[in-house]
Amino acid sequence: MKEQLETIQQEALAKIEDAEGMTSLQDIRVAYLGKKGSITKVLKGMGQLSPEERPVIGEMANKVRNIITEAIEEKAAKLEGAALNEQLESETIDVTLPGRKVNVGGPHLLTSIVEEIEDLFIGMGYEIKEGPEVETDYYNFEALNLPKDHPARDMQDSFYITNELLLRTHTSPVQARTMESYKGERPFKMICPGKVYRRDSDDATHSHQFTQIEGLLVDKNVRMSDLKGTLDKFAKQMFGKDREIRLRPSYFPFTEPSVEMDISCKVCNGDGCSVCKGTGWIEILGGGMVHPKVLEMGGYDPSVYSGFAFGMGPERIAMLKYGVSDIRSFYMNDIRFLKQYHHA
Ligand code: 2U9
Repeated sequence: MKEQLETIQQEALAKIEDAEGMTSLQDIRVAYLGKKGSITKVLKGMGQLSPEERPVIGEMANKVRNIITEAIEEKAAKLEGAALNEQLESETIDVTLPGRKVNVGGPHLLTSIVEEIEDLFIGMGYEIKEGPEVETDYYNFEALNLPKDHPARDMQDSFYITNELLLRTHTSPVQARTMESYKGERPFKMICPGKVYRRDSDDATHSHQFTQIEGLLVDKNVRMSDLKGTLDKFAKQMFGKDREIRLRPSYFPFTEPSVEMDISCKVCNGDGCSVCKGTGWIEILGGGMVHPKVLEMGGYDPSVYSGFAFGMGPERIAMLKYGVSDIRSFYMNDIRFLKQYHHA
């Protein structure tokens, strides 16, 4: 039985030495130390031994069991250590390697321009108002001094949904709704950005859907000079403090008098070039003093209150500011175009 135990010990230690992994090590543990293991079998054979031999074999069997147990623990620790190193190896990050490029998105150029203009007017104490894109004929036209048969309606070819409902052709109805909501009781100043729709065939400078930002200020003793001052501040903040503005007479049904505002051409600094078609000036927006009829329909007494209003197209401003030649590129969702302006 002694030899048997020595053989078992050598054999077990040899197998433990060659064990590749935890599972094979576990199999060895079971094979030698388990309930049906070799050591256990030897101990079960103790009965046939003489009383003198029993304690000797018993002690030896326990010594062999402990030697095999320790050898297994030692090997297990080695294997775990090796597995950990391997894992650490495989998981070591070469910090010198360049990081994986994460494609970050960015605001649409139009969104940047609209937010830039919003911040500008918020800085001047204006509220930002929004309104429905599906508008009634009353707020889109009548409240703005464009009665049913008014010829100027044709200037804004519309997408009618019913006789009384259409896709708004400008954001002016939002101003009309705001005036009504203040019931002619208090002064206010607001701008309203948003999408507008006109039944137009798309080309490089026209789109059936485009963006507008309109503004309205109503108070007592508001004069054209207030409008000019406001537009001059806007132009200098938007296009550079070295830019001059000029106002030219114009016509809008909802303002009287009406103007169009130009800024001095940055390319030729006013001397005339292809960008400004030789005029030295570039048209940016329209505006004027709110028509008394419009104030009245908004619930404001034109003998007490007056106001100015203006309207601009952010696409046009973006095209000028970033040299975009085709308005349709704003809506084509061509990533190659859009990502140029992520940091606009
Ligand atoms: C109310 C009173 C007055 C809004 C105005 C303009 C002039 C204007 C154009 C800008 C670019 C249209 O898209 S565009 O071509 N708009 O020039 N808009 S005055 O006047 C209002 C609006 C509402 C109650």
